Amino acid sequence: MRLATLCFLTRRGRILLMRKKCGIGAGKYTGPGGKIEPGESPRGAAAREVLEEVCVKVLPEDLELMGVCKFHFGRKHFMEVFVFKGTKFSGKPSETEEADPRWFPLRDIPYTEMWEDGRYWLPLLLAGKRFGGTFKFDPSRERLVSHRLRILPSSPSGGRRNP
Ligand code: 6OG
Repeated sequence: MRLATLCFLTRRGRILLMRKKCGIGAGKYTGPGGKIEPGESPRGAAAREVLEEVCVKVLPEDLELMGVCKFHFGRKHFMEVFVFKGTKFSGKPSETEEADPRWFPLRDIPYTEMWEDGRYWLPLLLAGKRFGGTFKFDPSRERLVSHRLRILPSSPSGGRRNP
């Protein structure tokens, strides 16, 4: 099992996505994110990935945990992803070796160019709803086979406590 993060920054009716240039999912639009390193908190890992992938600075404590997605790829592979959102950050998104960032209007999110699961949970995140989901893909990761998604009660801390 692998632990990873995804982060979605929004400002003035727009969302920051990036076209991934390498690795799994290359060519797709997604939020910045990646594997959590040993000793790192999910929040700390999310902030590090935002800086590394799109050169935007965000403080870990300014990120709000909105959901956890479990991805199954065939029977064997499994990933658990902590999904954050944030509105407070600094710096101009710029291209790196890993990613090409771009702002999209919230009304025009390119779901057909994203992982298939995003169309189910990203609208919840944007509506301020917390969620937990399980998504089963075929082993090639191309086709979503089944999914389960639950809206969770919102926490009094606004998701700012651990992790
Ligand atoms: P690696 O490149 O280290 O992945 N990620 C997925 N995101 C979505 N929405 N759906 C998937 O599967 C994903 N598989 C991976 C999570 C780490 C980064 O890629 C995201 C991490 O940000 C259908 O394997």
